[in-house]
Amino acid sequence: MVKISVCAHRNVAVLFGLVCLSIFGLTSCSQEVVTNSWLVELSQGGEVAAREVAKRSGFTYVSPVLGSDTEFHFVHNAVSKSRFRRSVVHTRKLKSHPFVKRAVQQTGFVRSKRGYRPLAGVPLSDLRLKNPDIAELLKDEKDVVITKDPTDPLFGKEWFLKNRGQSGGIPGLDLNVEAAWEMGFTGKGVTTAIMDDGIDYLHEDLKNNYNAEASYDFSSNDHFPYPRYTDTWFNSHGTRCAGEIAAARDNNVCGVGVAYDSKVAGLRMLDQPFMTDLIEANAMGHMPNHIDIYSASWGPTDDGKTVDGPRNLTMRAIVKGVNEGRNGKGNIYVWASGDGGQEDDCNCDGYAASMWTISINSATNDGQTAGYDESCSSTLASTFSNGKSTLRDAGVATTDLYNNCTTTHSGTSAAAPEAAGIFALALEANTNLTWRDMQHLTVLTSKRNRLFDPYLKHFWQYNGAGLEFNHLFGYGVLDAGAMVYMAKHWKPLPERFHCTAGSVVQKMSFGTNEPITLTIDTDACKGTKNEVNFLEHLQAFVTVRSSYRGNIVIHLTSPMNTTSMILSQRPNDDEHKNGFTRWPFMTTHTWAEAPSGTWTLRVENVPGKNNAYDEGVFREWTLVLHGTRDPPYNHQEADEQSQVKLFKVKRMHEAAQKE
Ligand SMILES: *[C@@H]1O[C@H](CO)[C@@H](O)[C@H](O)[C@H]1NC(C)=O
Ligand SMILES: *[C@@H]1O[C@H](CO)[C@@H](O)[C@H](O)[C@H]1NC(C)=O
Ligand SMILES: *[C@@H]1O[C@H](CO)[C@@H](O)[C@H](O)[C@H]1NC(C)=O
Ligand SMILES: *[C@@H]1O[C@H](CO)[C@@H](O)[C@H](O)[C@H]1NC(C)=O
Ligand SMILES: [Ca+2]
Ligand SMILES: [Ca+2]
Repeated sequence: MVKISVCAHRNVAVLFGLVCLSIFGLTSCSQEVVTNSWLVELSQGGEVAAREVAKRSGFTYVSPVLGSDTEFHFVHNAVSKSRFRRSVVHTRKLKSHPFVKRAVQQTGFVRSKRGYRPLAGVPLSDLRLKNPDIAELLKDEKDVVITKDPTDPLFGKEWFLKNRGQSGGIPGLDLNVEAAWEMGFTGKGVTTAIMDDGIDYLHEDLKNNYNAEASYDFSSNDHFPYPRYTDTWFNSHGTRCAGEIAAARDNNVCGVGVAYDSKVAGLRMLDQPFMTDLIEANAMGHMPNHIDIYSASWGPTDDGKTVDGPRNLTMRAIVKGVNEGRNGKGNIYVWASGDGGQEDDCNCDGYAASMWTISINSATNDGQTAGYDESCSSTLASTFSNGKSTLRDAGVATTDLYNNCTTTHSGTSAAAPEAAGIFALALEANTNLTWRDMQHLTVLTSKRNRLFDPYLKHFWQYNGAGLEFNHLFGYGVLDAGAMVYMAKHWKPLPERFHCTAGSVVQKMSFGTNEPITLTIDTDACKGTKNEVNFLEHLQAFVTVRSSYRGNIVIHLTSPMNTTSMILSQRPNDDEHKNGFTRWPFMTTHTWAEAPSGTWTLRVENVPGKNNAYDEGVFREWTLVLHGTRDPPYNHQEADEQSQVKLFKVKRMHEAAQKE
């Protein structure tokens, strides 16, 4: 699937020290960086031989790659961690060993933490006071349990857990976690890995929920993913994310996590000069039977012009995690949709847009999108983060570095861990849930609540299966109470199939305001072993370029007349040579729809800030349907809050089957 190749202008590019990488169809040219890591494949001998080869060639053996018997990670300590020239001598040295089949020096690329505005924490002394509300309530009636609310000092500021209208929010606009806690689900027995810059695992609010055994430091290859000190507390990101999930309850420290009896593991992997495919892959494939959920609040740079995704080994790690992790039920990968704002589109981020990740956007405490929010048709649902920077307490309260607390964690970075916490509650309610079950549960129980687009561009709509969605928020805000109820009563899904519905391969030009419209008629593989009658994900692989890539806009309309904007305008993307090559645009908007019929793709160049007449060239569109042959929800049950939604989609499915 993933293709890395040197682009067409190779000779010119190399002349200027540039190399063009084409990943998953992405093609971008920049000066190539290489690292001191090598991927080494052996023809025989396994780990024993690998250690021997490393030693003889002057390398340090690190680990097998994703548990492989033939592929290994080596580093060379005398080679700089980032440089512009490949170390041909070292590669040659490795290759001279008769067992070595392949030795590839790893390129380095940029992966950025998501986070709106890094702010230092508030000293613990300020926050250690008792929750004033609770203290007030308990004053006279010491022996009576008046409330089931946690007593942690910051709980009152955790409006995303319980929104009483504090900090200018809307009462009731929250994750409804108390309903899940009341049913007895607090995350016991579930581990979430925070793939980030480390975790302050000595923090009083985290240390008892820290899973040391499942933790690892991929940035410095040891078992202690403690954040590296910097004066700006730059490496506070992972600690803040960890607290949102698993900060302890009623211990008089900071606030409380969504799944306060669950465990967090630290996978430190963002703290080295450049990311490599090996580090990403090893982190995403780390102990997949011990780690249930992987939470990522980072990705390709959110600059509105990057088009990038997982490379070969990382792709392999995700596919393996989903198919084999959690003893075959599949790991849950939760992804922050992105902080690139309105000028970026998370469908250009191959991690967020993947079918195998659940990508989460954020809403503010009064139901709007935040200024940094990035939207796309692959977003499945939303949780909460900060919006108005004037209201300090509208941020996310959580643990901070060095035993401190903060009330200002922010960005979609803060949103993804909230979702991970809710998925931990659902997994405690039903450990049998697969990675697909988790996505279905998210679709069925997320709510519109009071979420809206302040710019009035993206409205709530019903898809052909009766499910309400919004381009910004996916299926709405997660509802922990509804989710654990449904998780507890969940019946296994029918098998998933993949149907290639058709392709249009034809060179066609299009200009500004001159769209091209293409159609594919499909019977959704009826009568074959790939028949799909009820959609899950939908992928459109598109090859297209333009004299200004950021002005290409693509809409896809389903046979049930649901339109997904699979690519929005990205005014800063001035790439003009390569465009998209078989890029897998994904939409979740057509979930549960019947896919047979006519699909329509509309490709256009919209007027851009370059004010020029853009010329586009379309080459290919391939439509791939993923879903079930049999109806998925006939035997499912929902709580009162989600019953109507479930009833509606079941009825639609019955009608579809009668046709
Ligand atoms: C990635 O995988 C593809 C397909 O398996 C292969 O052709 C390509 O050479 C690989 N790239 C690297 C850098 O290993
Ligand atoms: C909390 O942070 C402050 C800096 O803002 C630091 O001086 C202090 O030592 C930290 N608190 C603890 C308990 O480590
Ligand atoms: C999980 O699956 C096992 C084996 O199929 C079954 O015995 C158990 O009841 C299931 N648990 C739940 C919560 O559905
Ligand atoms: C499809 O939906 C659009 C609005 O999105 C509407 O204008 C149009 O009439 C619909 N077409 C059909 C055939 O229902
Ligand atoms: Ca606490
Ligand atoms: Ca982005």
